[in-house]
Amino acid sequence: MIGILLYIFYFFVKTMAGNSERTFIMIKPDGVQRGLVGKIIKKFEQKGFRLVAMKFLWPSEELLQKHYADLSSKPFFPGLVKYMSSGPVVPMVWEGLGVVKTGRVLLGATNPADSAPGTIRGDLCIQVGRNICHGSDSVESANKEINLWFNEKELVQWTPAAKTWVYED
Ligand code: IDP
Ligand code: MG
Repeated sequence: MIGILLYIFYFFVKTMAGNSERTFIMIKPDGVQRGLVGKIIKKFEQKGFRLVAMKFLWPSEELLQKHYADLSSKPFFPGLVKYMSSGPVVPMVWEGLGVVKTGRVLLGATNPADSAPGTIRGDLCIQVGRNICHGSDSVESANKEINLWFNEKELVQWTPAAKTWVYED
């Protein structure tokens, strides 16, 4: 009996933990300027992922230096910070099973020249320094980025009506 209860508990926790993975996705200034905000959001929405938070802001160089701290030694870092702070962006948090990895699949390879057709970058941009969108590369960096761009109150708890039509349980 206890075994069955433990199994149910384990299954419940496993399922819940899986479905509540979160990633940080951001539409970069070129995505905003080129009028691609709706198109990019639609990809994540149609896939079945759940929007948890979103805002529209013109980010400071200081915020972007923190966001891209891991790349600070790269030769393209100053240009990257300048590009990313050149206009408003749309930072978002999306949630769902495997959303970090699948989110990056939806975005496509970093360099649009290598991004497969059908992906956001593969279909909508050409050069690595103008690749229109950002996506976290691990659950750990997703958590860091979410905390950098959003506070706890901005993360919305809700259950989409279609949940049972997207997930088996
Ligand atoms: P990612 O955005 O796919 O995670 P990262 O390697 O983390 O790729 O690089 C962050 C961002 O820096 C890229 O999305 C791109 O905008 C920019 N970037 C990366 N490599 C280059 C480069 O060689 N030249 C110019 N910009 C680059
Ligand atoms: Mg990255």
